[in-house]
Amino acid sequence: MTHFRSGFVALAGRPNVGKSTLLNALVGHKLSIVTPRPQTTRHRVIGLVQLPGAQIAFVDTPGLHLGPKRALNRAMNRAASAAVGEADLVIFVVEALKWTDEDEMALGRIASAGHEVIAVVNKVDRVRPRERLLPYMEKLATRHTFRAIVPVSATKGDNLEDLQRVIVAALPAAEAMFPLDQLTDRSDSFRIAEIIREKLTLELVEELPYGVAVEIEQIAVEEDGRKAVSAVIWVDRAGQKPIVIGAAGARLKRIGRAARLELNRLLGERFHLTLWVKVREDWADDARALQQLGVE
Ligand SMILES: Nc1nc2c(ncn2[C@@H]2O[C@H](COP(=O)(O)OP(=O)(O)O)[C@@H](O)[C@H]2O)c(=O)[nH]1
Ligand SMILES: [Mg+2]
Repeated sequence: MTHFRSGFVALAGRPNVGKSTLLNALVGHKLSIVTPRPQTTRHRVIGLVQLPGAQIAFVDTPGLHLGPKRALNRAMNRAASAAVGEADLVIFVVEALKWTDEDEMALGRIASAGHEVIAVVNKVDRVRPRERLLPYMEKLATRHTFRAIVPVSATKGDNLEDLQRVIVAALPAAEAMFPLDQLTDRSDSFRIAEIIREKLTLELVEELPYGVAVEIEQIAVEEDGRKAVSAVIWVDRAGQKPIVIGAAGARLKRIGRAARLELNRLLGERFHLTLWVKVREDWADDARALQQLGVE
């Protein structure tokens, strides 16, 4: 008799290696936001993969990073370490052909949690010819006793089935931990705030201060059935407010439009967004403000 398998699988590693892209690709839904900018993910996000014989609870984590100066950085590293500590299995994500001090630190933290670790070498679509991966993977194998090393491309979807098979085989025999039709642990209101933050980050890729956060103030249903969302974009210095708003409000309008279109598509409802930009000095250094904004 075969037993049902289930467990928490943390996706961990330094910022920008593609952990969130991988979570979305494995789950088949956009649950975690993705931008070219490091430190985009601030929260733990669970995405569930439901299989006939298994339930995988993937946990996306903020990137483990060095030189954390602010309360926000410390909270992000803490959230990532906690998720690794509580996992049944850890996926250590690296970027093909790259190895940095932050990868080293991240692997150290992950190894010290004492769980089995699968290394995923992501972004292999960038490697030509593919043979260039072999010495990189051999070197990686000397850094830790990984259960497996799996090269993938999260954006192209290459080799994800193999990865899933290796993961399922490493899960403990256990009953499902979540309902069999559940997709994520996060509420719609969290997903709405995150999509707004993603569009903001993409729009301000050059000049974006790290100190922006999005808070949903209210969600109401309008007479025509649209969901009316009012959200505050918090910036941590007064000088950043005009940057986010843009000339004659044009930039804020673009952010709102991009977020609305994606939310309509992702959540299958029609949205109406009202965005406010407000200043809360140094919120990223303020533990109470962080808690209010849901950064654990
Ligand atoms: N070429 C390529 N880019 C990728 C791949 N996976 C992620 N990226 C890009 O890497 C950047 C960081 O991705 P993200 O998922 O936010 O990384 P995270 O910080 O580890 O969560 C984004 O610009 C992604 O589009 C991949 O398989 N191939
Ligand atoms: Mg991420």
